[in-house]
Amino acid sequence: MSLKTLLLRNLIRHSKITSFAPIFIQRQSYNKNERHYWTSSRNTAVALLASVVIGSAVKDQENVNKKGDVEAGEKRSDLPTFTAEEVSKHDSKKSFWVIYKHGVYDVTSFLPSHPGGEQIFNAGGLSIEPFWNVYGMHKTKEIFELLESYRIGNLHDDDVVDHSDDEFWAKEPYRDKRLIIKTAKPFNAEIPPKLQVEHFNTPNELFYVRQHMPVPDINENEHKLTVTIVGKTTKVKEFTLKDLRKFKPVSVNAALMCAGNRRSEMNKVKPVKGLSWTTGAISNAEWSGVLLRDVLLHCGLDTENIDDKHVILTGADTDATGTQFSTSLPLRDALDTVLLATHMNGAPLPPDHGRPLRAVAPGAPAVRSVKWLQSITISTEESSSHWHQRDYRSFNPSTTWETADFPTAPPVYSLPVTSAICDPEDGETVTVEDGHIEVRGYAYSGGGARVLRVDVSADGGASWRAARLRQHAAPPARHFAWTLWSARLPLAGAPAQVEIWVKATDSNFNTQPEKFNDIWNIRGILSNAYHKIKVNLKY
Ligand SMILES: Nc1nc2c(c(=O)[nH]1)N[C@H]1C(S)=C(S)[C@@H](COP(=O)(O)O)O[C@H]1N2
Ligand SMILES: [Mo]
Repeated sequence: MSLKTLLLRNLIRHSKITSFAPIFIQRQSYNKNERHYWTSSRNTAVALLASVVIGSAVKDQENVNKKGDVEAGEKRSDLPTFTAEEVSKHDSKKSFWVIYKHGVYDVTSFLPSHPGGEQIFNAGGLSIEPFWNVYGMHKTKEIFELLESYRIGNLHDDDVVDHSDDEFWAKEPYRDKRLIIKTAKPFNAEIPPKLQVEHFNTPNELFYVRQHMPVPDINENEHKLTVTIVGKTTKVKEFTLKDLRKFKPVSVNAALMCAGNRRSEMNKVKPVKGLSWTTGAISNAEWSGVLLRDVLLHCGLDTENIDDKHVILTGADTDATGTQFSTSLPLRDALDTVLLATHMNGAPLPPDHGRPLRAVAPGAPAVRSVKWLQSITISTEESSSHWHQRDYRSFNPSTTWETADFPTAPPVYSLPVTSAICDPEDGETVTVEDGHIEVRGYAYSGGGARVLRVDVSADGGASWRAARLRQHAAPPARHFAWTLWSARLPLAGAPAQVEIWVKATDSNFNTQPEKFNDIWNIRGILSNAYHKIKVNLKY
């Protein structure tokens, strides 16, 4: 085992590491000629092969996170053997090798198309397994296949290391068996469509879950929130949960929707990279806590000068290098809306949803609702984190991973109007009663826009029927909850199979686009074209 492998392995094993130093020292001693890679920036220097989800969204759930027929890293008798020492020399852009179990791979030609960009360089000449253990979304059939296509040899038996890092995931909470798992580690799961429309406020145990990393283990009694207001004289204040309870209690009814909800439909137009969410990455709840505004005013925020500022929200969950999850949103938006929530539907937040404290940013993509909230920083800078800088940004359909300029692309702070049919589901057989079928679903729009109308068609858009809407009462422009809808569609004389379409219109009179083609983007976010399903009719 090379020293590098040993060091990295130990580093990854001790998941609580919060310093970058070991990697830098280690890198510098091994890469005297290549130091420019490693000294670039603290934020991009370390982490993960990609904290963004790598790999194409896959068509069906069975493919996800299961190895299928393809096993990467098995010994192959037709290939030469390399020692870890030899492999470790190939860690530059000119020649870049990695190890996975018994396999040695020359991925030099893959480097430019790695969605995580330069971050892949942290694995140069090393085993990628420790990274993949943390970013379990790599473990798909597609990615194993891709990896094996770069196979050049076997690692010497003496150098093969057991990288199973189960302790990372040892503290994962119990999850409801009805959730539809997309990836197990990190845990990402949808709520089944029929259960979505069963309750206006999604029961906590059925609320969709989206994690980038393991769930952190937090002692509520010791948990502290640090608020920093950067300025001429920077102000810092710490709050325990007890301190926070002194502020006025508030509640807001709000849906959280992942910006990648319905990505799998966009993926059918042309493959995109990300978790293959269907329609289940949205749920709705009554959130209770205190207003970010009240806490910031208490900390001495100057409300006169807020337009050039951002609220950086940081969670307690960390990646393999100790970097904490973080993102930001414009201060003006946040002051109007953001809640520091301790409760969800009247109960303490479950661990999966941020216990003991999370930000809830109503009307914004759910990524801004940072869980396990540990610090808030008011700054003229946006969050410098990978998750903020390299993800959740808007691109046109012609932008590729090679041409995407993340720093200048607009961060997604709101969401477009969307809707989905939840019952029946695509491909289901439905009994026509009295010449009609009953169809149910949800609709939602970002930024507090109300859903004004939901239109359903059973004849390819030739005719539309307005659905009945179920909504939470809210003042104008503060419709943060979702809308549930139902429609009774006349189907007398329809063919044996019909396509059902739905589209919603919001209070800005924005309507969903019909097709995904013109809104396609590399990350498959904001995937809000008409939802179309096929059902078989039974009389
Ligand atoms: N600390 C932290 N906050 C986070 C995330 C995370 O991985 N870590 N994921 C974000 C994303 S992308 C989404 S969609 C929502 C999901 O919230 P939920 O799991 O409560 O549904 O949490 C957001 N907040
Ligand atoms: Mo998300």
